[in-house]
Amino acid sequence: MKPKIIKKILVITDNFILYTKIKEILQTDFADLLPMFDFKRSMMGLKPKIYANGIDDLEEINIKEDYPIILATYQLVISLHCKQIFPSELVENTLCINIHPGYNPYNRGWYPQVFAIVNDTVLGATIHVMDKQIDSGLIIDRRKVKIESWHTSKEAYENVLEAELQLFRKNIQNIVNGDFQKITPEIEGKYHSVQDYKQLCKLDLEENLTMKQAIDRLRALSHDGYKNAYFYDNDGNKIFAKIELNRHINE
Ligand code: 0FX
Repeated sequence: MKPKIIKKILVITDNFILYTKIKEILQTDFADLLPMFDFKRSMMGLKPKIYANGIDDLEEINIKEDYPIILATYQLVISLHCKQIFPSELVENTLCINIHPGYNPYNRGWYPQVFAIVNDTVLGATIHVMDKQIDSGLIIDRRKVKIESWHTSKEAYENVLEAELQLFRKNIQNIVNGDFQKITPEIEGKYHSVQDYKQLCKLDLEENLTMKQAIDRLRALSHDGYKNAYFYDNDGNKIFAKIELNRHINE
């Protein structure tokens, strides 16, 4: 694909927090770039979710059907937690980059912080060039995020959002100028689907785990605003479980 001079940029996002903060970054630090940007949401992003509240004000786009219009209008397309998969016709014919809430190539796919906690793997944020596979492609930049022993999914995730914003601020000008590095991921990495996540939520009361594994499983599935981990009691009631962890601070 020949590099094009970037005049118009489309950001497709289903995450209202990131949308608001990225607009703020553009307004304060890159006012000259702001007129190049259009923001839309995908047709998959409207389910009631805490990080999507407010996103309905954005115009909706069906990427699968409308990609020819996107190709004709934009020289750069940014997926900012866009829930709809980009068709290969789009990623192969214009520069598409993904801002991903995980440290690629580790834990590609669904909810990287959940799998990073459960599997003791690295967490962070990545900006990468998109290819036909999900959360794959050459890495433009990435940043690690530390998971503390008392972090649940929520704290880890919100630190990742912060890292994504820092990466955006650091790289956007170079991306627009077409002046950025592209690193090949060192391994293929593991991809987790929404089904893998749902499977993790189903607690098996007979499963043998160390206490560390049990605490890690529960904190990976504890995210204020959501009910995730569950089991069935002897009467067939579905019981949701979450954990609260507090670090002792000497007064
Ligand atoms: O937008 P997003 O933060 O990210 C997800 C994928 O993880 C990401 O790889 C993909 N590129 C993007 C398009 O979609 O997801 P969210 O807003 O649905 O959820 C944010 C966090 O909230 C999630 O990491 C864990 C937590 N959560 C969310 C849901 C829907 C739960 O704990 N339970 C839930 O049922």
